[in-house]
This record gives sequence, structure tokens and C-alpha cells, in this order.
Amino acid sequence: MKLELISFKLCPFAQRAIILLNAQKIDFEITYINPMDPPDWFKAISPTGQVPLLKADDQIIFESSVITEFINDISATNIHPENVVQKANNRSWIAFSSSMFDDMFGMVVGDEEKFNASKSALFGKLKKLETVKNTETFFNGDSFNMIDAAMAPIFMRLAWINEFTDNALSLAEFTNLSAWSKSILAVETVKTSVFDGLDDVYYSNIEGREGYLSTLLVDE
Ligand SMILES: N[C@@H](CCC(=O)N[C@@H](CS)C(=O)NCC(=O)O)C(=O)O
Repeated sequence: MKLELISFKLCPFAQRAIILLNAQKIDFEITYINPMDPPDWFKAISPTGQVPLLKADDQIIFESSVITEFINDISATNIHPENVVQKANNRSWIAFSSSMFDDMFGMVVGDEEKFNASKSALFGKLKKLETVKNTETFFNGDSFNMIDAAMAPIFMRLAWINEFTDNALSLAEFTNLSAWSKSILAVETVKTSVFDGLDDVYYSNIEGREGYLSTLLVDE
């Protein structure tokens, strides 16, 4: 099966799909577009106008959660828990974590009031996640699973923002999440899911948005 992922370089949803493809050692091609100014061929095949979109031969698969489940389905190794209750529980937390991207976006583009509201929404969610995260390396123990891949783009962006600022979004109050973030960000397939220099692109994006967060940047 020929797989082509249509993506946008900074898209955290597409990064989830890339991590899965890397983790499952599946060959794919990647085509970058700007979803704010999409080419006509993309508009013709995308029902939502959003990336990621995966072309599997001539079939179109969209919505990152569906794409990542599909990638796991066609893989030799299942990286969801085998136990159906545990799997459903993991999927619930994956769905829960997806709304954190809206909070991240609000923090990047918002004025001070919006930044604080988005930060408080995000940290409220992280607090709930902290209570269910154990002290194991990953969410379900020693193995890197779908839920770890789902959280990776969030932890990566939080780590970047903490580097760019004086730890404006420090996770220090969350012992379990801090350790989990460290474990996830050390995974090779997570590290290689973004190209070298994407952190600089993210920095410039924060700067260019001229939101409150841009005033917290410290010179690199
Ligand atoms: N629910 C979608 C969200 C994807 C999404 O928001 N993608 C952004 C880029 S990171 C996008 O395409 N934005 C353009 C738009 O919404 O028109 C998913 O999980 O795939």
C-alpha cells in the first residue's frame, strides 16, 4: 500500500501521525502544504480542509485520531494495550489531550488575558492527567504506546516554550508528568518526527504572532 501524508510543518496533529509511522517502521511519503492557503488539488480531496490527511493508495483518510488508529491497524505490532478496557481508557485520554492543542494555540496567539485563560485551561487538564499518570516510564508501563505518541507534540512544544522563556509553562508542579515528558522526548522516533530547526520555526512563529507569549521570549 502506498501512503502519502499531507502535512504542515508545524502541525502537532500531523506530528502524531509521523511518530506512529516512524514507531511502526512504515514507509511513507510526506507532502507539505500551507493549510491557510491550500492548493486546489488538496481542496479537491480534503473534506475538512485540514491536515493531516493520509492517502492510502487512492483512499482518503482524515482526522489525526483516525489516521493514527489506521496506522496501528496496518502494523505488525499493536501499540495499544491488548486489554479492551485499558485500550478504551487510553483512547479517552487521547481524545481528552487533543483539546490541549487549542489551549496551546490560544497561548501562542492571545493577548495577556487570552494567554492566562488558555494557560489555566491547559494546566487544569494537565492536573487531571497527573492524577492518573503512574510513576512508570510511559503511560502503560515500559512500552511506548499510542497515548505516549499522542502526548509527544504537546510535551515537545511545552519544552520548547520553557526553553524560549524563563520557564513560563514549567511542569515542575506535576512530578509524574515531568518524568513522563522526559521519557517521551528521549524516544528516538519522537525526536526524528520533526526536522532539525523546527524549534526555531516555532520560535519565529511565536514572535510573528505578537501575542503576550512573544513578550516573554528571552533572546536565544
Ligand atoms: N481535528 C483535526 C484537527 C487538525 C487541525 O486543526 N489541523 C490544522 C493544522 S495543525 C489545520 O489544518 N488548520 C487549517 C484549518 O483549520 O482550516 C485532526 O485531529 O486531524
